[in-house]
Amino acid sequence: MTVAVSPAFDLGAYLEATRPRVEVALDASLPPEHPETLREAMRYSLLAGGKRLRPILCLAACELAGGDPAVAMSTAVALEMIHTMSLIHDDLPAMDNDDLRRGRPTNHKVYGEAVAILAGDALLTRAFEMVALRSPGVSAERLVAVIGELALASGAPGLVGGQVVDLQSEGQRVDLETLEYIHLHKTGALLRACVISGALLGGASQDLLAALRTYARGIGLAFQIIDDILDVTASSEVLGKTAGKDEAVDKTTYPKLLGLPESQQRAHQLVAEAKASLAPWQGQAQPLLALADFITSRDR
Ligand code: GRG
Repeated sequence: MTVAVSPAFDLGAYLEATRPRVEVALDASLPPEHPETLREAMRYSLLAGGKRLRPILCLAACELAGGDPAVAMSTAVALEMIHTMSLIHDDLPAMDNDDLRRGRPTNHKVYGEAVAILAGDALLTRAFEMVALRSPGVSAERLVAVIGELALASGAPGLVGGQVVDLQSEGQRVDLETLEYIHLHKTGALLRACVISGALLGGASQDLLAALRTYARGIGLAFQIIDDILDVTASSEVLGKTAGKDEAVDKTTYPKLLGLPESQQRAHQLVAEAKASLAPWQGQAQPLLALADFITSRDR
């Protein structure tokens, strides 16, 4: 089934209205009680821009489930904190060893490795604090469910597991199944946590939660396929991170396994499948449908 975004829905206007609210909440999320250098290092990466796709997915899923997106803002911030932590750690010399992120020198280039590791650790733990202690008006039952989703996405069943297999695969011939495992864990798990936690906070039905899991799987894989394609086709200037990195470290990617045109085609097919899962909610799901399209049309 083809599910399309209504011509009346304007994603640009939606993002313009939502991003500033996310930025304000992110800015307010790191109060001045930390040691100054740590606080600076956390703020340096958290407030460095970025598309803010993850918090926006969370807010949109909450609204789709019938909730007030304001209720999900602390969780939206928490998700961006976990994402930012993963970028800081991913850029470390022991991992991807990169100098450029979000158009600026990486965290460890500015603050040193020890502070960068600790800034990532502090963002990860602050994320759980945001949900557990800074989500007024949300029932304990919903908060525990959200904390569980965030934990699953961050740990061995998610980001960490995907990252380990990714590191072990460098310089190896990797098949499509392993590549899919890496991407579903390294990238897809957190995107799933975004929509599921937002939906839980909005009081979603089991049917909607199941549909959102399918949606997240599709956009998660498509997101990473496009990331692989952009690594080949875009410049470091536009990406705000080092382009051509996958080839330089001999990483297996979708373009390498399938070629560019087939990779594009696969990403579009996954996005179509993701959108189709939301067919019963088509009217209310316009932001999530348009965000799925944004994943394949993005240039950075
Ligand atoms: C220590 C719990 C713990 C986890 C860390 C380092 C690591 C484990 C995982 C790496 C995960 C990672 C960096 C995946 C790549 C995901 C990805 C494609 C990031 C780019 O996301 P964008 O394009 O970036 O949304 P912006 O800057 O726009 O937010």
